Parts: sequence; C-alpha cells; structure tokens
Amino acid sequence: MSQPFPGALIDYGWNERVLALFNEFDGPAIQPARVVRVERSACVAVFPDGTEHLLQAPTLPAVGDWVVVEDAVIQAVLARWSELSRADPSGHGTQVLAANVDLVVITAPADRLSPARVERELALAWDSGAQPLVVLTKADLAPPGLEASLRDRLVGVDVLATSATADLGVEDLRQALRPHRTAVLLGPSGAGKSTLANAVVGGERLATGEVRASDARGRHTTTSRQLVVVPGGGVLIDTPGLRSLGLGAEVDLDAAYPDIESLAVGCRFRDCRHQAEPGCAVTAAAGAGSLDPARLASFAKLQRELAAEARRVDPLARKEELSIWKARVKSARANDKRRIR
Ligand SMILES: Nc1nc2c(ncn2[C@@H]2O[C@H](COP(=O)(O)OP(=O)(O)O)[C@@H](O)[C@H]2O)c(=O)[nH]1
Ligand SMILES: [Mg+2]
Ligand SMILES: [Zn+2]
Repeated sequence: MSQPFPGALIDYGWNERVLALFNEFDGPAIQPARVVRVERSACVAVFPDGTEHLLQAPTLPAVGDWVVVEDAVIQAVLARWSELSRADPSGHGTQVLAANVDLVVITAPADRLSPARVERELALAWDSGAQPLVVLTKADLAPPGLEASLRDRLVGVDVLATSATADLGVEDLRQALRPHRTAVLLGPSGAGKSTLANAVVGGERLATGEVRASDARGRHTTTSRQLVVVPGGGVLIDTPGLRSLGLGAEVDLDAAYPDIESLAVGCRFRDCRHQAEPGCAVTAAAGAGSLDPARLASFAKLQRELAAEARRVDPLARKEELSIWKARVKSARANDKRRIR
C-alpha cells in the first residue's frame, strides 16, 4: 500500500523541486524514494514511511538520486540538478559518485595535506553544479601556518578547519547543511571523512578506521557510498577514498583556477595553454612569483589530462592541436627574426 508522501522524505531533502518532478508521473501505486546506498547490482532507497528497501533496477541510479518506484521496481530516475562524477576507472565515459548534492565537502587531512589533490577535487566539484567547500580535517594535528597556507593557495573557495577529536568546526559544518541541504564528502582514504560525518550526525553511523602508523594510509573501512540524515536538518553522503579521480573530458578548469583564468586575459593567444607559448602572462606570473609555481604545475597536469581525454574521445582533436601548435611556433620564430633585423 502506498504511504502518504513526503512523510519521512522531508528529512532526506525532499523539496518543491522534487515534488514537481515527481508529479510528472502517474500510476495508482507509485511512490517517491531517495537512493541511500548503491550495491553491486541493486540499490537501497528510503521511502515516505521511513523504511529502507533493496530495489532492482535495469541501470543503477547513483546515491542521492530521487526515484519513482512501483511494486519494488524503479520506474524512473528524476532529473538531477547536480552530479558529482569522475572518469570511469574502466576507461569508458564517466561514473556518477553522487547525485542531487548542494555542497561538495572536500576533506584535506592536516597530517598529510596534498594541495594538488584538493585542486583536482575542486575541479570535479565545480563541474558537478554543486558548491564546493574545503574542509581541513584533523586540525588538531596541523603544524602552525598550515591552514593559512592552504587558504593562500586556493582561490575562490571557503576553507573550514575542523577536528572531530577537538570538536572544532563541527557545528559550522552542521550549519552549512541547514535547513535541508545535501552534502557529499570527498577526499582520500584516512582523511577523517567518516569520523567527521559521525561527529556531525552525533553517533556511530559510519564505520571508521585506524590509520596504520607505518604508512599513515587509512584502511578502506567505507566500502560503499552511503547517505545519512543529520539531526536538525541536512543530509551527508560518505564515500570511500577513491584511488583514481580522473577528470571527465568535459570538465572546465576555469572555476577551480579563477586566478589563472584572469591572468590568461593577458596572454598573446586567446587559447594559450600556458606551457611554452610566447607572450604567456601566466608563466610570466609564475616566474615573477605572483603565482605559486606549484599551483601552476597542478593546473598544467590537469590540463594535460583533459587534453589526453579529449584526444581519446575525439582523435581529430589531436591533429588540430598539433597543427595550431606548429603554426604558433613558426609565427613566433618569424616575429623573433623580424625583431632581430
Ligand atoms: N587526530 C585526529 N585524528 C582523526 C580525526 N578524525 C579522524 N581521525 C583519525 O583518522 C583515521 C581515519 O579516519 P576515518 O574517519 O576512517 O577516515 P576516512 O577514510 O576518510 O573515512 C582514524 O584513525 C581516525 O581516528 C581528528 O579530527 N583528529
Ligand atoms: Mg570512511
Ligand atoms: Zn598563457
């Protein structure tokens, strides 16, 4: 029997938008549900009466998806307003990690901070359509100045220092989820994602792991992506640390590197790649010390990855890129000769 909705789904982020999308569907026994976990060939969704059920689906939805269910079968997946995805590790297309998130919380552990990894995750987060927030975790272990240096390096994104053990920043994160926003936690294994989620939720909902002292890498205690409700409002999606976080071919780096984007206005070529092109304002800034060379290096690495991905998807792109490059080198040489004369 169908339950009145939205019922318990309010706590899971149900809103006017989901209602409007759901109302497009007709059927005597249809119910809305939100996917809270995805297994190998089935998924678990929560229903208006607050119960969770294992559902079969011809193509699996992502955690966070809103679905239309009839007789324990998913009939439709409602249109997503945001989608956090990575290049599929199989080498084909992209894989959606979480759907319908408002906030991508990028966790950066203070005991082994990698700004380049944060920048990669920021590129994915901006591409998702959700708002990114960088959270420095284990701030109780941070050497002096670490938080400030991370803030300096990243441009155009908020940085929040947290410590689950010292109860620092946990309430701020809770506030960021109110009234009913959905956030996904992204970051390396052992970053403290599950510990932070437990602190925010107030309990032991998510499994956490001790970091092995020898190599400081976390054990993979979180095996699936899982959605939990935050008392007082908000929804958190925990994810396992992902080994590969490739960018899909469509990702644009401008939002993650607004400083480089605005410097690029001064480059001689409008589509300058800031590598070895003549008249490049970006490499000039890095040389002069006004742009962190490490930040430019991480940008260049992501850009090469995107170019490789584009060539793989479209072999014609490769030919075009080569001919543009050759023409530029030629014209730069011609210019130099003219100047010498
Ligand atoms: N010192 C300190 N250790 C923490 C903190 N949060 C998590 N940890 C430890 O970091 C390890 C990994 O935590 P976990 O939450 O499983 O990381 P996850 O893989 O990102 O989910 C565990 O041993 C935690 O006890 C913190 O705020 N301070
Ligand atoms: Mg975990
Ligand atoms: Zn340039």
